[in-house]
Amino acid sequence: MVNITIDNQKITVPEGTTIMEAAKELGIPIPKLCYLKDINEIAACRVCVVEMEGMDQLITSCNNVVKEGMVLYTNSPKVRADRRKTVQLILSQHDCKCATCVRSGNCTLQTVANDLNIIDLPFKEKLERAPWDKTFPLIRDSAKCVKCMRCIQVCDKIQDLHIWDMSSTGSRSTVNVYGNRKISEVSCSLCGQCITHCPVGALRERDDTEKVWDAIADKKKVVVAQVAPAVRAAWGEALGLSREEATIGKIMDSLKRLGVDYVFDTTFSADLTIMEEGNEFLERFTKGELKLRPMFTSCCPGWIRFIKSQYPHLVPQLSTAKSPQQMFGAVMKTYFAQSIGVKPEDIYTVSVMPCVAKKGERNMELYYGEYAGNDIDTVLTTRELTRMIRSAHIDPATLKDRECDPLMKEGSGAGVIFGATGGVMEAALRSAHYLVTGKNPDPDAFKIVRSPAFGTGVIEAEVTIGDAVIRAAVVSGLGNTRKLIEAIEHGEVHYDFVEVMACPGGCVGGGGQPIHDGEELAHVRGENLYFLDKNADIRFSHENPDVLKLYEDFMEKPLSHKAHMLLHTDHNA
Ligand code: HC0
Ligand code: SF4
Repeated sequence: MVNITIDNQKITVPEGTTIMEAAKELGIPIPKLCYLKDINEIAACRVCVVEMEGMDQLITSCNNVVKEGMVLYTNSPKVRADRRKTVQLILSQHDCKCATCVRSGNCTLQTVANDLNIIDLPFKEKLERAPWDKTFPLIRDSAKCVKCMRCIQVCDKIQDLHIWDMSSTGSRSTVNVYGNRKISEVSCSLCGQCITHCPVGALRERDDTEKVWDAIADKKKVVVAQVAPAVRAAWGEALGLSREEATIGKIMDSLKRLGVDYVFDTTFSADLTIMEEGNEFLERFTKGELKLRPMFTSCCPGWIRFIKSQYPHLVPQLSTAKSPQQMFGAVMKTYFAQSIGVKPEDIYTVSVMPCVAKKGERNMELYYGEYAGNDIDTVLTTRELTRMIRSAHIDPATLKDRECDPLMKEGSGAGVIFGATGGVMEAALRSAHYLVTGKNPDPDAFKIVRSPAFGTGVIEAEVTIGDAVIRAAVVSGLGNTRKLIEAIEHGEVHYDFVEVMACPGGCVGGGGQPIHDGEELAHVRGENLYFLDKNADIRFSHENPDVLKLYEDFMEKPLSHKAHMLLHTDHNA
C-alpha cells in the first residue's frame, strides 16, 4: 500500500493506483478529455495535470501512479493557470458553434471549459476543414476534432479494424481515415463505437430526422415505425427518465405524437427471425452440411460488413435470414400494407435503432412480385429519436404507455433479449428445443449463453436438445470476433452455431445509443432487457400469436417460398 496526500487529505491506496484514481477515491474528480480507462491512457490532452510538491513541472494524473509520500495539488494556482491555457488552446482549434452541435449539453470539452469559467479565447482560431462525404452514415467534422485519439484507440483495441489513424506530423498532426482515404473506400463496420467514445461532436451519425418529418407531412405516405429491443433500455437516459419510467409504451406514445401513423415493436420480427433462422439452423444441422458449420447469425449489420471485408470466404456460412429490422420492413410493405389496403410504395417504413450500421443495412431491396423499393426507408438512432422528441417539444413526463397497433402487436421476452449479447442465441435455443422435442424447455434453461461481463469475451456452451448436442458460441466486439474466427479457422475450436454482435455487449452498447462519456452502460441496459424478459407474458418466439397468424394468413410456414422471397437474402449479392 502507498500513503499519499492530495489537496491536504491523506489516503492509502494499493501500489499501481494512478493519481487520478486515488483522487477519485477522495471524491476529487480531476477533469480530463482524452483519458479512457484501458483504452486511451496516453495523456495527450494534458487537461488532467496536477502539481507535485518538490517538482517544478506539472504531471499528468491519468497515467502516473502514486509513490510513497507524494504530496499533490489538483487545483493550485499553477494547475489552474496551466489547465486554462491548455483548454483555451484546444478551443482555438475547435469549432465552438455549440448551438448547432449535436453534442451540445453532452460534450466533455464544453463541460471542462465551463467548469474552468473560460469566457474568452486569447488565441487565434485555427480550424482544420477536411472534406467528408455527408451521405455516408458516419460523419466526421474535422473542425471539431480535438485529437484525443480515442477513435483511433477504440477502433484499434476494441474493434481491431484500424480505420482511423494520425496523419501529418508536428503541429499539423491530425486524425483521419488511414492513408487519407475516403471513409466509403475502407472497411468501416459502421459500428459507431468511435462516435460513442468521442468526447466532443467530431463524430456523429448522419442526421435523418428531416426525412422522417417530411414523410410525416406527406399526406400520400402512411408512416409505419418499429422500435428495436435495445432502444427501450437506453432512450430515457437522454431525457431524464429513470429505467422504470422509460417504457417501450412511452416510445410508442411519443412516435404517435410526432405524427407516425402506425407503431410497432421490433421484438415481433425478432420472433419471426427466430422462426426462420431456427428452422434454417436445424435444417443445416440435421443435414450435416459440415462445410457450412458453424452457421453464423446474420442480424448485426456491423458484423455483416466485417465478415464481408475481412473473411469473405466465410460469407456462405451466414444465416440467410434477414435481420428483424429488414424482415419487419418487408412485412410492413406486404402483409400489413395489404391489410390496410395501401400499396407498398405508399408505406414509409421508419426504424428506431441503437445502431449506425442499420442506416447502411436499410438499403436491402424488397421484391414483391416486382421491385417494391427498400425494406426500410429511414433508420433513426436512439439519439435521433430523442432529438425529435425534444424538437416536437414533447414533455417526457406527459408520455403515457401506449400499445402497439394491431396485427403485429405482440413480441416475446425472447425477442426482447435480442438487444443484449447472447440474446439471439438464447431465443433460438428456446425455440429449437421446442421444434426438436415438441415441448417447451424452462425459459431460463439456456441462460448459460448470457454474458456475465457483457462483451468481454466469448461464451461457449454445449447444449443438449433431444438427442443432439449443439456447440454454441456467443461473441461481441469485433476484436473478440476476429480472435474467435482465427481460432475456428485454425481448427482450435468447433462450433455449430455462433452469434456475433459487433458492439461490445450487443446492441445495448450500440453506436447509436445515448452517450455517457467514459461510462460503459451495456451491462445495466442488458440487465434491464433480461428483467423485461423474465416478466414477459410470452417467453418463446414460437408462441407469439401474431407471428403464428402471419404464417397462417400470409407466409405459409417457415422457409416457405414466400418466406424466402421476403425474409431471406443472399449475402453474396
Ligand atoms: Fe439490434 Fe436486432 S437486436 S440487431 O442489436 O437481430 O440495432 O436492439 O434491432 O434487426 O431485433 C440493433 C437491437 C435490433 C435487428 C433485433 C437483431
Ligand atoms: Fe448495430 Fe447492434 Fe450490431 Fe452494434 S451490435 S452494429 S448496434 S446491430
